[in-house]
Amino acid sequence: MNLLIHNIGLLATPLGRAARGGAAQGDILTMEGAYVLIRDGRIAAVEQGMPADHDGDSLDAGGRLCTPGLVDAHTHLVFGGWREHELALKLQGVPYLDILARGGGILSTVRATRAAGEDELADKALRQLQHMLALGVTTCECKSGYGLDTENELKQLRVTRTLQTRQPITLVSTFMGAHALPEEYKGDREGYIDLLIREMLPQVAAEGLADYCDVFCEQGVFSAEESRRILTAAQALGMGAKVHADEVEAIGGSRVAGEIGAISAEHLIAADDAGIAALKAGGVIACLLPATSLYLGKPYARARDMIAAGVPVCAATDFNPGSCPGGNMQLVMNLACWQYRLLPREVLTAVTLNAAAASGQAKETGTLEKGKRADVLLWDSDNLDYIFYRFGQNLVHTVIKDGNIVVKQ
Ligand code: IZC
Ligand code: ZN
Repeated sequence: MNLLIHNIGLLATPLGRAARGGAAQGDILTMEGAYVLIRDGRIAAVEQGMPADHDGDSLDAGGRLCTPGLVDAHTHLVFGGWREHELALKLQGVPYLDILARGGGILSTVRATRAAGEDELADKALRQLQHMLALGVTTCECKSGYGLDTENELKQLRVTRTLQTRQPITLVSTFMGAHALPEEYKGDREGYIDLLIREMLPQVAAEGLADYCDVFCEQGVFSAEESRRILTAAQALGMGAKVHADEVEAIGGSRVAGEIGAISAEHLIAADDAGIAALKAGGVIACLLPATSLYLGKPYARARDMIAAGVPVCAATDFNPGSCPGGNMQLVMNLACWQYRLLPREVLTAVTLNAAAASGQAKETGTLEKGKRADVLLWDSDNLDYIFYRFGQNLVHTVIKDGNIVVKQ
């Protein structure tokens, strides 16, 4: 199926097939009066004016802004239950890690996820993906980590695989069995790490259920050295590495990410200069999660310093039932401007190309260029600044995924 999107007021896109850092983070192509020609789900041409001939459907963009589809590079999509019962505790000032240490937080979601069947988990996550699609997301990374035993981790990952067949968003799967120490291994950290390395990782790899492995490297969760062991074991099985690093305390997560050449390090709220230098040295993408800072009342990561150091910055939601029970990439875009002080063109790269790169998808999506998947948004705007200036409402008008019009407001 061919589709011509014409009468685009302004087309704005980063360019390339790899993450862009430093000054290049803000280098985007803008083109007035453009069209995008799509053939067989792929972009065939991006030009000004009208093509000489076209055989297929046409979509009049009505002078709107056109960008690549958004990539949400960090979610904990599949889980049972919610955690609204912890809201009062949080409002009374009980810290996130204290709630976890008391057996709540992640462990509360683990109990609910273990109790849920695959269909229930899939139906619930599907609803969330439908919201995200309407908000402009065309690629989404999804982590496991609420099973914390072999059976239930594999269950979560299989749900993600099933979801790929039930809706259009491209899903990237990450195994995160090292999200917390499960209650039954309290006092036996080595036993659980052994289970992760000897049993879970090989099974996940054998079934091809995950492209990445992520570890929550945090005070009271997994140490830097434990994280390194788990992640290098995953790398040996062909998986890429991601690290939840320096979310609350800087205990060495960004250093490990740099040293092992992780594709991305997540959160980085507490990252110090040495941590930022380690990311740069290891070619690691900083995956920043400003909606979590908002929800936990925490500081915001030092995004400007990361860009100044030449580290490519991406921004994602962190959708999860604890620290970010909302999956709105447009809010992330607003926060990246106001709290990180990134410019709209830098944020555009952060939520498209750099996010695609952090998800291993930069050769396939994240820009509007010939040969890439036709993941395209039309916005209710005729310029780029407006979509960062407005907030709290969905400004996406049309979502095109793999060349198909999947949302039209
Ligand atoms: O369920 O609390 N930070 N993992 C690390 C999370 C937040 C998700 C959760
Ligand atoms: Zn997370």
